[in-house]
Amino acid sequence: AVKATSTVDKAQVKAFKEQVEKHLRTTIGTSPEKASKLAWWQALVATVNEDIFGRLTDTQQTHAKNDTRAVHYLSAEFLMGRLTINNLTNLEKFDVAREALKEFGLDINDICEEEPDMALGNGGLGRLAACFMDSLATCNYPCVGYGIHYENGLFRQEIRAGKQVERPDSWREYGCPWEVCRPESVQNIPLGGYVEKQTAPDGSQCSVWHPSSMIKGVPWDIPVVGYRGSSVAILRLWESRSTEQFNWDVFNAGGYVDAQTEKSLAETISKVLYPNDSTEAGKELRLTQQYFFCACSLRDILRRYKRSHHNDFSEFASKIAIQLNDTHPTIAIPELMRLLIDEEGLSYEQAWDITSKSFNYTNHTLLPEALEKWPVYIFEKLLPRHLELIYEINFRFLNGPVEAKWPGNNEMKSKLSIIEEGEVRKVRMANLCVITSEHVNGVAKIHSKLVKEDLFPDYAQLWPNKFCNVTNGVTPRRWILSCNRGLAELYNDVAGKDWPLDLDKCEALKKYADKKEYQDRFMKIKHDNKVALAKTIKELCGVEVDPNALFDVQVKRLHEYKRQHLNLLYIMSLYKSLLEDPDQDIVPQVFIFGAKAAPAYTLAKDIIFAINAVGEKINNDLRIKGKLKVVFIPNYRVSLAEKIIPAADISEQISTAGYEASGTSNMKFSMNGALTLGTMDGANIEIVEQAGIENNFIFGLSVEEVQKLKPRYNPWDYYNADHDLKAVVDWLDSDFFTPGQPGALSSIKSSLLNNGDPFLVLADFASYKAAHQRAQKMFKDKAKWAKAAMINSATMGIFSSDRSIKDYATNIWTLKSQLIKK
Ligand code: 26M
Repeated sequence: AVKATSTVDKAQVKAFKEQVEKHLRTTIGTSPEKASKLAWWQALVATVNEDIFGRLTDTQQTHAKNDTRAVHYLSAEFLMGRLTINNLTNLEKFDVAREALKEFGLDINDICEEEPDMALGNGGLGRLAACFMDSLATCNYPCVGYGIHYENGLFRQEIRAGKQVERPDSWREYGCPWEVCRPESVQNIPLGGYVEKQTAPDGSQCSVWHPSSMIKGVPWDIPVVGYRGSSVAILRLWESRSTEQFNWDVFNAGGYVDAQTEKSLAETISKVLYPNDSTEAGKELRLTQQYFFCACSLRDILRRYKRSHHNDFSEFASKIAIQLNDTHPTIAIPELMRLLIDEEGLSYEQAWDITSKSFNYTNHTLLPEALEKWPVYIFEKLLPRHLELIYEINFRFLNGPVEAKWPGNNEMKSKLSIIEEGEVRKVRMANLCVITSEHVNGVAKIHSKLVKEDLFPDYAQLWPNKFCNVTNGVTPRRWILSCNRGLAELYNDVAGKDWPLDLDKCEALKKYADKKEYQDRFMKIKHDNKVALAKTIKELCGVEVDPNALFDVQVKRLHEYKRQHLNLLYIMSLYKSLLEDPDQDIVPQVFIFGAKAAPAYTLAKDIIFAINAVGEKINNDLRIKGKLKVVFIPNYRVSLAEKIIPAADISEQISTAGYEASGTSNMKFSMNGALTLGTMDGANIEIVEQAGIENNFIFGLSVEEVQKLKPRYNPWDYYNADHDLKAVVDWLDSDFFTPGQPGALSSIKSSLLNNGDPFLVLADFASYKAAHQRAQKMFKDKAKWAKAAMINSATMGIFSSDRSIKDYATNIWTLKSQLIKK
């Protein structure tokens, strides 16, 4: 839904057109007459790449010459989505490309639909890493992103008979034209085996690791283009391959075919992204993935450092900052220690000094079941030398700082230890991160406070200054400029053209928020986006929705703490009241959901089924005269978010207070003029701080109230006291929504009543309903609504990921932005 803009330079269009045709013929091997859409897209990418590679070289030469500190962002996930429109936008070539393709009789949006999403992440954490790469490139910070080149990204979700079915995602089945393989930077990674203790002539002990196999790491580089000709950053993703050393014995014994089978084991490592986003699976392969990409990345970092500093490691920490995106890359800590001690010959003390000045750790969740703990026996099998180093780090920590602060206190030692004792001894990855890192940060103000005071209170006593906050952000290039061109033009008109680099400029719209003419223009943009989304909904769900209705949207991973079932209970109560009084004067509403459930998370899958079942019934009930529609859009992903978010009137951000670390879609929605209906949780708090509580619909228990209520909470009290709540909860037990299958939705009722309602859904129900009533009332007052929407959009400046990255650069990495020389 991109409309034509002002003037485009004719000569540029002509040149671009010729480039595309040249690539179509000489790179893709076809012609304009017979090219498929896929071929056109490939030719378009080849054209864009011509612009990218020159800038990449300039960037790398500038950084190499300046030799300043660089950040290395280690993340098991980068949820990049599609790159074509984003890269064109950042190169300021979108309009030229659109006109050029138009002359071939093609619609650029249509061609760009050919691009598969790069879904190498689960959700918030992975998408944050992608936004950060965009901002690092745009702000010209020396950086590399390191991750895993998964052959299959997050599963594709199909909905069959209302139920989620997972299908493999093969994003590069026909090759990905953005990535470049770099065979010159291949790494070999040892794994398994045993540690031999040797005694040196002076009597000192040392350890020699004899690994049982070697895995090859092949790097694939994805250039990340900064906005307006700034730098091009590199995202380096490692693919695992077998080496000849991989089970060499089998191979030598003449088992050629067996050796080929063994080969597939090495290649399994980067095969698939684990689809969990909150519960730790504890699988051996997952730890192998983490170790594999960290080991490859550190060797890459060391190789580059040694090239300019020979074997002098004294400047390592002043040149290298490493950011751990959650605990997933924690194994990089003992791996750097091992490389420095065992391979480079440094002393333990020297290695620790370097390591503890290089690493920083970002926490993204307080959920206890998400905190990574690996059984010691898995370490013994896969990484025996790393385990030894972890023991040594732990020993020195407990007998150093802990003993000094709490002498003789064994209880404190067992609480702070990296090792959890018990039937199965475990390595607590978060403890290793906190002990080693220079800084530990949370991702929104409230979350950082909880990280410091509730998750790591004892560590905070030891090192109060280690803990800090960096509130998340999102890139306005993708989340406004590329996905909402109507709004982008409005900002060009009222704030000048530099707002994508300084989102605070958008505040200029505030002074027009009372003006009818601007309200109309703002709401017309919203309406156009809703028309486009209605078309997509018709295609994907087969449901007709009215763009004049209120679009109420909840899109995010499915989890009990995010409370999609609270939303569903409200919809059922609305439906019930409409059945009781079909003529009541309510605002027509469309409830839009999108959510993937972790494949083993049964209750989450049941909630998806319930949404579809309730939707099916409501959408086909003629008695309510189309006043209510419920759609579940299958396979929610970045490219769908770009269509859904600009079309939302209400953004549902309804997690139990204290559980959503930050949220980032909440920011995207507000920027695009949706009003937040949400709890005082995560970044919602900071959003209403900016946009005003009167311009949003805040409800529910606060963090303090949740903490106070939780220990004595009884959901039955709420169930018995509220007739409407009781009626809808009981409705789940009937076969009203699932004819012939009574009990098909009972697990939800059961989790609320028999499992203690762990996320206080029933406690917040009445307050949630009241918030919806306030929203309905405001929606009827068009001018009031428009004004609130505009103020929300105009005041989101601090949620640009450029601000987040500058916070990291100044407070954590001590990085300086570099001017790129051409
Ligand atoms: C764990 C084990 C095995 C496989 C995968 C995982 C795993 C993967 C991703 C666990 C957690 C993962 O992500 C958590 C996440 O996305 N957290 C979200 O991070 C966002 C960015 O900071 C925040 O905005 C969200 O509030 C937070 O839920």
